[in-house]
Amino acid sequence: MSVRRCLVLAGFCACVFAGSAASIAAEDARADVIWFASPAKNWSAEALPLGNGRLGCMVFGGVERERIQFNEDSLWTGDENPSGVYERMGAYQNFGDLFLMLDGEGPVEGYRRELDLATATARTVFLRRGVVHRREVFASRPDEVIVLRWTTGGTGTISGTVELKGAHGERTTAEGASLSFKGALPNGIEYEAAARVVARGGAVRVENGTLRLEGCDEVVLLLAAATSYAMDHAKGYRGAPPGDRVRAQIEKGAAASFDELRARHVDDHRRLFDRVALTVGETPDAVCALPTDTRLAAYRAGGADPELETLLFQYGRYLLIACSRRPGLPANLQGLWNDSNTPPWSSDYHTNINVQMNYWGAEVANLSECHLPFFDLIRSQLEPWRKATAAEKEFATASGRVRGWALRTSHNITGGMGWNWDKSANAWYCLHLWEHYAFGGDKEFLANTAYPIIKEVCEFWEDQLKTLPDGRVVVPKGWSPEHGPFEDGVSYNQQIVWDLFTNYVQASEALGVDAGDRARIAALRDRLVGPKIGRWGQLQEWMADRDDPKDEHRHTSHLFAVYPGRQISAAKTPDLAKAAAVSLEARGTSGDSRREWAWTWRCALWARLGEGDRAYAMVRNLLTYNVLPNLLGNHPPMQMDGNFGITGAIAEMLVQSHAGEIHLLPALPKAWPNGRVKGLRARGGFTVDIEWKDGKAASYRIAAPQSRAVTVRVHGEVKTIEAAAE
Ligand code: FUC
Repeated sequence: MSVRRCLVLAGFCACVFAGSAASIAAEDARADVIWFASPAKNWSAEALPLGNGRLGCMVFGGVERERIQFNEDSLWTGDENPSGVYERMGAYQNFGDLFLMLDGEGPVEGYRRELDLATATARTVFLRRGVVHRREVFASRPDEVIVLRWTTGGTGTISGTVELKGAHGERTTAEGASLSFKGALPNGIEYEAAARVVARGGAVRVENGTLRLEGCDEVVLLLAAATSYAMDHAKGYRGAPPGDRVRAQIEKGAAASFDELRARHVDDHRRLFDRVALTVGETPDAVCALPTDTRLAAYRAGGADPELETLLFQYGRYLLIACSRRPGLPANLQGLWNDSNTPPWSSDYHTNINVQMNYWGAEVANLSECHLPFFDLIRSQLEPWRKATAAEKEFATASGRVRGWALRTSHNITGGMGWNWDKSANAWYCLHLWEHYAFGGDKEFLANTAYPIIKEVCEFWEDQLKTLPDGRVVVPKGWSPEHGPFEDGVSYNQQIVWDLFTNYVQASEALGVDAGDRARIAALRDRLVGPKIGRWGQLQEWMADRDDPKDEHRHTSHLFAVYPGRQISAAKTPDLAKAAAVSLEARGTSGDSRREWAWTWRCALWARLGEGDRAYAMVRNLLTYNVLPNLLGNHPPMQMDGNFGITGAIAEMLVQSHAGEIHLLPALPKAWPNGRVKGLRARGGFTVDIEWKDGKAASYRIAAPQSRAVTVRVHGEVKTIEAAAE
């Protein structure tokens, strides 16, 4: 794979300087690259996403009109909203566009645009009027700017116009070699964006609010954007106005050379991206060399393309790095990317599967620091969430005191929530806090961040659970997301509360605190109405046995206990695991099942049930039915949870660690007989590398910060080995 990459890079440079269309077109196949032979017309389906965690853009790769649509993760309308009125929650906003117009017209040859996941760089190259134009774009975390370099390898061949356009009708100011605009949203959030042209040769001048480029040899463009949002309730979610920051970022970027900016960016990205490598088979070079949309069509026609499957796996990691870095906000429904001021579902944080799924790959696929923005957001919202919970009649207690907080189905970044209560989402959020500790072993994080939140949510549930005449307890008036009535003892709610209590027990044990509370919570957990097997052998979604075997609903909420929970497993609860498989099978593969995130969940579920071929079928279904040509999920128009989550689900096919042991290759499909993976993480602070041949582990290495014993299960054999010191 790396050999292939080197050859191609050499070819790429050669073609730029030789200026030949044939040599551009002869670009070879590369791993970890999504590419197209024509510019993007459609934002969601074809443009290519870049991001530095906070600031992101979609690159269209236009020839005469290049469009870089950009976002900043805190540009939100809406406010704190104790009444839960969805409209008041606001929406994530588009920030604006940067356009680059190239003068003149003429036929284009050798066109290629690509997204290189390994360097987080978008490149566009084409030949027009005897000149090879090459544009490279990246979003730099170290320098907090989007950087674009436009070269031609010639002299004086770049003439055109640069335009910066806000998405809220702002007036753009052009001055010197800079463009900028600013504004304030109705909620008072101030924002500002600025672009700067650094040109070699030729001239740059202001013209009608744009910048004219005349006969430049090379152009570097810097783009910065920020808002006055602060992730801090005590400050009313407002911080310093963004102007000074934006100007400083532009100045700093302009003072550096392009090579310095690129080197810092690539180092920063590779430090995270290179931690995991996955090979599940070789795709013929001729297939790898196809543009991604054509390649996808071949796959949909039934072709084998293991490297497309690993590309999908790595894409989830790439996207998470691009939109979830500290300090910053977590990935929303569309990650970080949004071209609308009225996006679907407000491009919000959805609590009944979506935001959680965004983070399914974070720990296991070795990006644990990308998980942190999710926790930072949770912490910053607790105060208004408590307030909204206390104001809700349904949560009133006999003592008059409401402890803890609950979530509605949607929330924003300023304490506002919308739509129906998703009562046990608070406990599901806690699972993420617990897992961050379980994988990484950071006791300080457990003690100071995770544990107090988990404990508070346990208090909420202690007060809220309803006791049945037989002494068992249920979540009152819960809801299996978007499916069925509001009623007591819904499996989804029961299982998530079970999970919460289990995490609390383990967390308090790990910290050696609160033995009394632990005993009480453990006892309460044992009284929860548990999973039940219904009349057609299915795992019941509700206390009443009313599941319809023909129901193809997209949510598989009642299977939470299999994944991401751990209440049900083939090893410990074989009958329930069998029932879960019956339910999952019945959900089918058509109708409402065909949602990008639904395949991802089902992939992880089949993996936990040890069914590698079925898990693999879900990967195929996702690529076949529910991704766009740029491989982003196609929940109309675009949603990214399935992209982030499939990384975790595929990892789950290769390594599992939820049952107190590290299980290697628990769900390896026949389609991946030979392969290797490096750098996956297992609970307990372990890193796992495996090589397999003919469907069996040929060698593996488990490492930990310090050498220590670990239980490993491989093809039915269980043994205790010493993990190597890292
Ligand atoms: C959940 C799903 C929908 C959609 C929405 C954003 O509520 O049921 O399909 O993904 O989130």
